[in-house]
Amino acid sequence: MSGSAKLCKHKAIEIHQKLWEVRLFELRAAELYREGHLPGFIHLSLGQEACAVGACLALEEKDFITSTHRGHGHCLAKGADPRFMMAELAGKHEGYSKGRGGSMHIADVSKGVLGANGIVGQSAPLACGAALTAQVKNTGQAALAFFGEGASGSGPVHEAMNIAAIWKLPVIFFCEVNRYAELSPYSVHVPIERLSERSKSYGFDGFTVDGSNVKAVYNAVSSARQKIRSGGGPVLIEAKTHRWHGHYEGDPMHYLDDKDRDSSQRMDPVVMFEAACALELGINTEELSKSKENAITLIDDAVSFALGLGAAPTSVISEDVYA
Ligand SMILES: Cc1ncc(C[n+]2csc(CCOP(=O)(O)OP(=O)(O)O)c2C)c(N)n1
Repeated sequence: MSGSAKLCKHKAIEIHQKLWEVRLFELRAAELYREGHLPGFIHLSLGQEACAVGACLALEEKDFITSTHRGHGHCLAKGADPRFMMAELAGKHEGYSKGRGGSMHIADVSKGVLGANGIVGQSAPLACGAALTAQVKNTGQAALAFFGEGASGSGPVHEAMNIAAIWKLPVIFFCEVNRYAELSPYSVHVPIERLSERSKSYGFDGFTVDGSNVKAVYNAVSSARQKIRSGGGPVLIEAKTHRWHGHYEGDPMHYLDDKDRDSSQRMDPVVMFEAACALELGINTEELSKSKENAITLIDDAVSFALGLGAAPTSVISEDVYA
């Protein structure tokens, strides 16, 4: 894409810290889930951190995102508070949805996080709604919809792309192609190699990027954001990435072949970015250690906060329920 933003050192350090916040939040969530502290289901995005962080940090603070069932990274990267997120996962009253929704019901409108979403494909029309509001009110905001390649074939996503094209909505469709939709590999349900090519049939631009490379994601979303600012209408970005854990935590992943099981084959977006920071941006080891330490402190605090809370009082059980 043309017009890529050049990553400055300050932004790179911010990205580095966020990558670690997302990574550590999910590693801790996996641990707490195994130990029985988190009820219900969780879907982790370990391995996909560069998508969430590169995309959200290329947006402006006032912009919106809509997310998915695999949304911890998206919400954290856009500024949601890890303490209230972990409290939500732990089913505590202090969580983002009073502990009633869990991992798939995290939203923080004050940060532009319009919600994780358990309904596959719905992030796209919701982002169009936010983008339409921004267009009508002329606020200069944009909306970015995260969704997976499984969702890409669903009706709501096609309808959203069509209406966004017709109305030239300021929306970025961001498809995280992590190679599986539940247990089905990409080739079983997507008939083309590059999903981004679908944008042409709606009449807007589409690009494929390496979703393990946070710089590539950041540059692609920055360019898309610039195009949107000038009223150019929607953009589709396809980010090819890898899902390291199962569809849900605890998934035995019998459907993986041996190559996919071999963790030495994995691209680690955090390690890749650290190498780029040192080689291309002159960021030294001390600076990288400091941002990682900041992330460790934040996530440790979030875990202590969530686990230190008591169970919700029974007096609130009927709150927010229609009579
Ligand atoms: C409307 C709807 N249909 C089916 C499901 C069940 N379901 C949950 S996740 C999922 C697969 C989603 O795959 P993808 O969009 O690629 O996202 P990923 O899980 O890979 O992040 C499905 C079919 C659902 N939650 N909502």
